[in-house]
Amino acid sequence: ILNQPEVWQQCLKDVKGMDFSAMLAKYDPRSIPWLFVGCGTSFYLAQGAAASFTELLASPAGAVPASEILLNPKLVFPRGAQAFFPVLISRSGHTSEVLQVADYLTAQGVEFLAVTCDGRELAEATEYLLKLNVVEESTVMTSSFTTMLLSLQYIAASVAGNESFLAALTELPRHLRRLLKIYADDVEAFAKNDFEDIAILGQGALYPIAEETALKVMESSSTYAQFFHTLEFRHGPKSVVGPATLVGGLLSESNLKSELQVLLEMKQLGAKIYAVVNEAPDVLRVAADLLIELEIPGPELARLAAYVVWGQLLGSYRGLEKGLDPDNPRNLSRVVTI
Ligand code: F1P
Repeated sequence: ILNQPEVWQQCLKDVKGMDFSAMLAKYDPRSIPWLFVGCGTSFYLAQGAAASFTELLASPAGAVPASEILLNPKLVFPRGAQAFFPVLISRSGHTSEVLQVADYLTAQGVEFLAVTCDGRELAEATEYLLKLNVVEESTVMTSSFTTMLLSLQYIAASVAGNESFLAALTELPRHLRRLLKIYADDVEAFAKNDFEDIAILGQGALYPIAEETALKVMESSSTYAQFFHTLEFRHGPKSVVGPATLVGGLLSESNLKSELQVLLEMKQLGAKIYAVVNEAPDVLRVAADLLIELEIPGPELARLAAYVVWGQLLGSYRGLEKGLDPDNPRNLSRVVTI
């Protein structure tokens, strides 16, 4: 987790040197919607990538878990799989559900892009490959999530010809290095708290980051955590909130006012709150029990990966605090094969 500034820097350099022109000429995301597919963390990454493509290219992109294609293909592909360019994401390249989707697509003559770190069978299954040189031994996905996300954002911004976005991505490792120096110890200290309920809130492109934050807490610390669209939290879930609840808010810049209100409301109900935000208003400085202020200039979407690191740290430190091995969660294996 703490090596991510270096890993991001190298990954962005590598992606810059890759040539996707043949694939993009055939499957331009502005003409054919890209459908991002994965399981677990890779599904959340798929959602983050879809939001990024949709916004950067002003064209719709989608995301589904691999299982949904296998179990409910008519829901995913009401007009046939040919209507999409699928992007299959898998750190291991070995997850059964993803490989079965690869077979399903190939049987229908549908080409796809594979995004992976290890490569394995997935890399062999297609002509179009984005393989990152990220070696991650932990069962839990951390830098593989952020680097695959950054790479896909890099591709979308390149297609869009969005130079300021590309520049902002290139600057991101430097910002993370700075932020880790400021906040890693704060997160470690905060992780000493024990909570009965944990809810992580985010909206828009930050919703997948809320999902991934909650999953990191669950995997690395064997603590149940939930995720919600921020404003949805008022519609029922807030009934569980009390002094033993942690509510984490991933606050956007564009909708800060509405999202902040929810977080402050939960504080009033007695919850402990933590917030990740680009620039904190004074009221949040006072209310937050843990505040991560990013202060990263440039387009909002380009700092998406920087929002997840704190959840990765929180899960790991909480796991260590509980005497667990955060790299090897109970009941979980590095690859789900069935
Ligand atoms: C996806 C995944 C991970 C999860 C666990 C099992 O793997 O579901 O998200 O944390 O490690 O595998 P992959 O298809 O990206 O290799």
